[in-house]
Amino acid sequence: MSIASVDVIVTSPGRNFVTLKITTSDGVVGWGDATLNGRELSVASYLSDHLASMLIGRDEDRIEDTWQYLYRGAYWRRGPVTMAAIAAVDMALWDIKAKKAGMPLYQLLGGASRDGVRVYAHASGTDFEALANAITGYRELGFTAVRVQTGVPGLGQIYGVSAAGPGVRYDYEPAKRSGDRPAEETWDTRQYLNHMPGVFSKIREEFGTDLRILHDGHHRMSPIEAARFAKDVEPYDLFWLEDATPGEDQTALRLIRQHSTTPLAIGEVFNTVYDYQTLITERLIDYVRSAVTHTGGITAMKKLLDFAAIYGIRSGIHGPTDISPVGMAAALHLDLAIHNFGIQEYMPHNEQTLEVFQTSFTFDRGFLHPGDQPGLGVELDEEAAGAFDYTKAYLPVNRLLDGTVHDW
Ligand code: GCO
Ligand code: MG
Repeated sequence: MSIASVDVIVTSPGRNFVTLKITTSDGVVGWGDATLNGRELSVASYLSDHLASMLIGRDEDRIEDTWQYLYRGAYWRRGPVTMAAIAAVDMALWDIKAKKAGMPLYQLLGGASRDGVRVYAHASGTDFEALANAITGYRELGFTAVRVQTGVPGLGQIYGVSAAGPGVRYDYEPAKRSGDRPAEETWDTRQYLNHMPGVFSKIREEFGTDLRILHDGHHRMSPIEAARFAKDVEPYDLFWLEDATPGEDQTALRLIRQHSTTPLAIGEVFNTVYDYQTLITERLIDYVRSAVTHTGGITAMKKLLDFAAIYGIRSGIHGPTDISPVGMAAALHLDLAIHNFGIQEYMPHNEQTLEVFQTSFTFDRGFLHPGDQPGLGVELDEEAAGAFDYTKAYLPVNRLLDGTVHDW
């Protein structure tokens, strides 16, 4: 038996997704997520122009060998485009293997280590009242953990903060369909550092100590600013502070660590285990934030998370809406199976997306389960997908008040 066809499906049910479909000579179909927000077509081309012909005729069961063939064989290793393409192939092959075994994927990864996967929701609001409404809304839905982002007085729309009022949806859409270039936002770290600790203090007063509170710094602070921030928010007992500093600089985390006990998470923009080498071996972080979709798939994520486990570091797999339901399913199977699970990000997809991707996840009082269908448990409806054409979209760009381009 072998791989008979490889197809790339680009669809845009409210936002863009790139999905790989691998079909075996026996007619078994596997799905992989290759979505790279704002740069989707590069991965689609990598898959259809470069990898598809290499895959035809290969034994679909040789997952590790195929991974190494694509990773080492390319010579040009790593990078988000390459690793998202490899991830899609890897997910599709695991989907096929688990379907052939007649088992949900988590069984092939060692079986369930827990009954369900604790998830966190995105609570945000332009001011405290809107934020508190969002937190209340998520608590009513059963969530036990929320990521908290809010507006900063004096700054306009900030990435990560929903402009929608209460009663609509509380989350935000990461990439704007805004024509030929990205939207631009304004940032000032000084105003942020002065404002945020008070917000956490009010949340603790209003919602008590049980709620798990997460916060995303979105790479905007310098190491010393992040150290001060992590220290200032210690009394509010954050579950984690994410992406405090730009991801390229692993040693920046040393400085934060030296000053504070606030748990640290990083890695959504990383794409291999090597991005974490210093962070893990020196225990500079508490949570690994990679997406299965951007880190070479299930094969690579399992190794990364096992490596982290040796150092007592846990998972916090990236799961915004730019990860498709296929990528989300891959995350949930890993979450259920590994021992060092921490928490899973969960930003529910919109209705149109869920018409295109039929999922079997279940949500119960703050916990997700990937379901027990053979494989990943997600099927793409190609007819439904065909109704949504690709629409160019960009993540925003950030500038300081004086116009300097800044990390966002
Ligand atoms: C998160 C994120 C995302 C990213 C987005 C970029 O923690 O979920 O920071 O919202 O910004 O995935 O495409
Ligand atoms: Mg983030």
